[in-house]
Amino acid sequence: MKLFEELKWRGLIKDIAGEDLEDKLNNESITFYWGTDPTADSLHLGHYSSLVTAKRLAKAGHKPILLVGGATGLIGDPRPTAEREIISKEAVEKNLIGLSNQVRNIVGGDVEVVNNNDWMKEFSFTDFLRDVGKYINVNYMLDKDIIRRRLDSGITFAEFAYTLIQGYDYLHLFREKGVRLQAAGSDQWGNITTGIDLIRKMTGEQAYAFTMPLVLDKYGNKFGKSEGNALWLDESKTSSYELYQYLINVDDEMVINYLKIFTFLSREEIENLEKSNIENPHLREAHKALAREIITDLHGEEAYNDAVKISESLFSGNIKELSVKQVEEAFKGIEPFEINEDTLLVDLLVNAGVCSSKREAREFINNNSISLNGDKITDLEFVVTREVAIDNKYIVIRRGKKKYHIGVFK
Ligand code: 545
Repeated sequence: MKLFEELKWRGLIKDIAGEDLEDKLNNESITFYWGTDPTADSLHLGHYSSLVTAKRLAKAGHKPILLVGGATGLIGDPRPTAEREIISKEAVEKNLIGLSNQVRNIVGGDVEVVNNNDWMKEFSFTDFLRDVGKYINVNYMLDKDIIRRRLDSGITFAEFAYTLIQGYDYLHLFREKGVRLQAAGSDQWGNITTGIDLIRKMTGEQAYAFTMPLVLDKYGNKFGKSEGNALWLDESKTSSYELYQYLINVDDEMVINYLKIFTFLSREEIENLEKSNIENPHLREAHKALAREIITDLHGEEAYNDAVKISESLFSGNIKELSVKQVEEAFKGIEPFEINEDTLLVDLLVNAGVCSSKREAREFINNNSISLNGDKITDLEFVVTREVAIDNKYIVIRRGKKKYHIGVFK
């Protein structure tokens, strides 16, 4: 399968600019760029599809340039709904460093990372109006979806002018780096066509682009957010275990699409997983492959195996095989109850809120539904000491098959 056909098959192509783009992608090696604004110090799973696609193009022999918007990040790309908050220059600078390192590591190879503030900071306002502003008609800008939708709620001149900066970026990279293609998610179409039109006016040449559909779940929500909070690509913000839990539970009818978008598995491997997903859905082979491919690509095979181990231990209940780090990862975000000295289990169960009374605690212990660090406890006189804690620190209590509680010896 040639590259362009593969991109189509993987559902990665929404809009295209430049008729012979297919031919160029299949038969030439072109320099392309992908831009990201430093609005946070880490990308999340929703942005990951962009980086994987950049990596896919690079593997096919094209030259990636990643742009991090040190200038555009100061302005804010207009959103369909409302004006963005201005981000402080310090925050933009800090995010810029975090993002540049992250995209470089994820795309890998000798990817070049550029910062549009490097050329924008040299541009005086009057020169920008003369050299760029004079070539873009306001009617042309008002015609853009993203701008038109904001006229009622209001759009500032800064956000209105944003597209000119991104448009000039493309012209600058076209001239200085021989960039011939810009790729982005579908929300970027207006900004990209500004660049293509500017390039045609200033050089008479055709520049190319394609956009990808935004990756959604079956309800139409953006992929990569669970209960509203983003799943970050930075492991210190979102652990591999959290990624694993999200990926292993994506909608059954979406998992094959996600394998196409997010992994480098071949068409044959994906079609085999599709068959498995239909014939043996309980094995969740497609889900496991998705989690394995993404977590391994982002954080390495060890991190993936770690996540699987934690998940299996929690499922089976043998907590004892987990290390302190794995326990902390498994219960990240859950405030452990404090244990200050050796405590009767019955009292502990009430203090920790596992049971509502000593009578109930005795009942649960008697009918064998309390386990401590994976061991069933049936002794009503059992004393919880530092020695039974994992690494003299953590006590994990499981009541029945579902509820886990975690305690820590102070
Ligand atoms: C700036 C200057 C350029 C070219 C591109 C840009 C950035 C572009 C933009 N892109 C989005 C973005 O998201 C915030 C990242 C959070 C850390 O705003 N104007 O920066 C997203 N982009 C990836 C995809 C996107 C896009 O990073 O293109 O469509 C999301 O999937 O929204 O010269």
